[in-house]
Amino acid sequence: MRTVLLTSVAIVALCAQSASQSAGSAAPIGAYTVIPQLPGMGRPVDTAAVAARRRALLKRIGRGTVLIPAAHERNIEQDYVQDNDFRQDNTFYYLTELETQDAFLLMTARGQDSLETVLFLPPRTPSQERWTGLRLGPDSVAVRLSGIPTVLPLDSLDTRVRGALQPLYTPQGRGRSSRAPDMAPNSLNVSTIVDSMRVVKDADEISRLRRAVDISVAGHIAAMRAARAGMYEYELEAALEDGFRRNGADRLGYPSIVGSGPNTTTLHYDVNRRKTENGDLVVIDAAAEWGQYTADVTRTFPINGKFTLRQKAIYDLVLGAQQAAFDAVRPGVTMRQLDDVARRYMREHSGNLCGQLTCDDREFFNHGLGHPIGMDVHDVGIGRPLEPGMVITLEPGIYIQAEQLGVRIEDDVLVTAKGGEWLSAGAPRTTDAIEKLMSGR
Ligand SMILES: [Mn+2]
Repeated sequence: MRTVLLTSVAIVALCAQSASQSAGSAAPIGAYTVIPQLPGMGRPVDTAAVAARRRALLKRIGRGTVLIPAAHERNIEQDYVQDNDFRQDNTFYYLTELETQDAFLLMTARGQDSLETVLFLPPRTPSQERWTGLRLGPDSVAVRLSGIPTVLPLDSLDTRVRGALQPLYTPQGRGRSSRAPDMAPNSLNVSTIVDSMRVVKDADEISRLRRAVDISVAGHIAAMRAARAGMYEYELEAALEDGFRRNGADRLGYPSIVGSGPNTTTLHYDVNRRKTENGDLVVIDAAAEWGQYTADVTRTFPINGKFTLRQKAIYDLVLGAQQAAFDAVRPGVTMRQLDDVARRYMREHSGNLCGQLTCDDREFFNHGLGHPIGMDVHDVGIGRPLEPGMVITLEPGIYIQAEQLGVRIEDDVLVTAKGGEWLSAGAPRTTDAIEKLMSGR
């Protein structure tokens, strides 16, 4: 990380410096003396990492221009009032690590290391900032924080796009901002290129994922500690998400799944309203997002702290399948091959645990073994053979509806040159470790 500490002292100093440098288009930053929050500026940017990503992208393109819009803030009066009103677009974040909205990134490659990067930002509006807090504007503070040497006001963007070196690339496809294609109707799609770059994580991304995983682990432990027979699922959810937030989660990676008893067999149950009963298992599939990256962790535990013999037998079979898949993780292997390894383990160790069938049957293990994680919980790169720097989940499960018995164990694994590294092993994973933690409640 570049050592730009976003303390109020540092920012006041930056702002004072900016005011004295006084770019023509700059808002009157010097007018601010106390700046407690920096919502538009977010965290320090790893300026070297994002610059390397931009260079790699432009190298792939060779010659042409790339236009990447930032996300737009949702209208909290009309859209989703119960949720955060802003999350940065992943492509824009990948190339800038800026959390500012309505910005554009324009990058031009003229071949042979001749690259130009320009960040366009809306002007700051002091009256608006009384409501929103400080925002990044087109001035020298943005240059310092972003590491992008040229920052221009947004109203100069149209002219620059019209005169851009062709071809022009913009993000296109599901969930993308529609503003860039409107401005550039005949542009090519840059999303497939950036998405392919996102598959192998760089050091900065791995450190973000590690932190998201650590926060998620803390939440799972908090939920296990809080568990008591007779609690409502939402009470467990509250303990879980309290653990996330207390440890600095930015938001949930996805809606928390807290299913007890019969709900353990519903893969994406997230209503979380049932009252637990003594003897229930609980499946919690939940994770935190930190710095735009999300973990994906599942734990299954007995609400009363003690597995029955039957629950333990099913649990240990799922655990063994997960371990077998982990042991097969290495560069070159595909998720499909790992899925086969996990199912073969289950098949060979099922005995009569699942009756006439073996437990790997689609009747019981009715989802895939795992997927890459990153800025999306189901991140890009699912079909790609593993490479060092990819981060995946391994999440086998067995769900027996007739018994209201579901077990899923999901961990996040970093692919290394030698194999895999457990990232989420801090959350108790064996029945012994879970019972030990829960006995100390
Ligand atoms: Mn998952």
